[in-house]
Amino acid sequence: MKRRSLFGAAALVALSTAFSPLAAYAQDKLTIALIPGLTTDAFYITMQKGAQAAADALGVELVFQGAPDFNPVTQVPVLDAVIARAPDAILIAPTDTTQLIEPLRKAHDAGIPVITVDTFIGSGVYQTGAGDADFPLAYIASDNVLGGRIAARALAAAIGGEGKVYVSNVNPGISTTDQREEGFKAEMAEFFPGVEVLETQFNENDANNAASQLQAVFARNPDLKGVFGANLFSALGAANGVQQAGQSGIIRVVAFDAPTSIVDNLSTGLVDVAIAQHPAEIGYYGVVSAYAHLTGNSIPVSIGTGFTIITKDNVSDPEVAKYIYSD
Ligand code: T6T
Repeated sequence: MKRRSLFGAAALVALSTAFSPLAAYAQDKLTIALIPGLTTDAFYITMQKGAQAAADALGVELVFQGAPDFNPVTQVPVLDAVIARAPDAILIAPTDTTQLIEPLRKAHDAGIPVITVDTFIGSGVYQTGAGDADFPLAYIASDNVLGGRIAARALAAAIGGEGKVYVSNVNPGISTTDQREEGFKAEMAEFFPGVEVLETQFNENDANNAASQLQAVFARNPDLKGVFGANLFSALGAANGVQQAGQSGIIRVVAFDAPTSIVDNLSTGLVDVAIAQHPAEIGYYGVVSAYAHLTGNSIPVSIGTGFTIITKDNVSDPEVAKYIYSD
């Protein structure tokens, strides 16, 4: 069952020598590695659970290995170490659209199939023969442009279609959060002429930065009406900033992602809407896709997972609450 081309085996020896003294993963089962954006994020913890469910069902070994922060500088050494141990496939949420291309090509050149989950490299359009980053087999994720549009509609509704808002975002160069901002701004420009979108504030995935930035934007714009937190830490920090400024329910907050720390703030009115992704599905279909490929089946080049819009009115419905992330 274990797949390894001769070329892959030779490359593996070279990579093992170059990067890690660790032995290859166990040979008795297929081993699929999942490398998240960072390990301590409820989004990726939930993705791991979905991946583990599929791994258990299929009898494969899942290895979850990642960095403590969302940063290519810390993610690339983890990737190198995983490649050196020769898993049968790699699922990865690349932390930068360009900086992960060459590191991932090493896996591809070593004969290890690569599937990106959540985020993508290059344009995210794979297997077309075009560009330098189309070698991953598949991309499994939310439709992040649509997610940004949903956020814009929700925030525009919360502020009555008028006033100043801004996007609290992570860093430029991350496919998911770039696309959410793009969708948010496009929806506002097309359908909500009364909404003024101020300059985006980049917080480096640090909720404390996002909270300070909220207060600084509010100090400069006392008529600030709302904020879109484009991922978990951006939203959490922005909401904390609103609370610290004594503006709960006045500056409206739409959050991307749905950890308990955000969902708990729906009932108090601090957060209006939490847009839950379905990370468990991303992990589940990631493992299923890798397994299908490794056992000789064709797989879709792109799989889209959905959203669940959580508000104080539906949060106690079990069919909604099941999408709250695991901590
Ligand atoms: O929003 C998710 C993920 O989709 C994004 O790529 C990075 O941030 C999160 O992990 C939430 O913190």
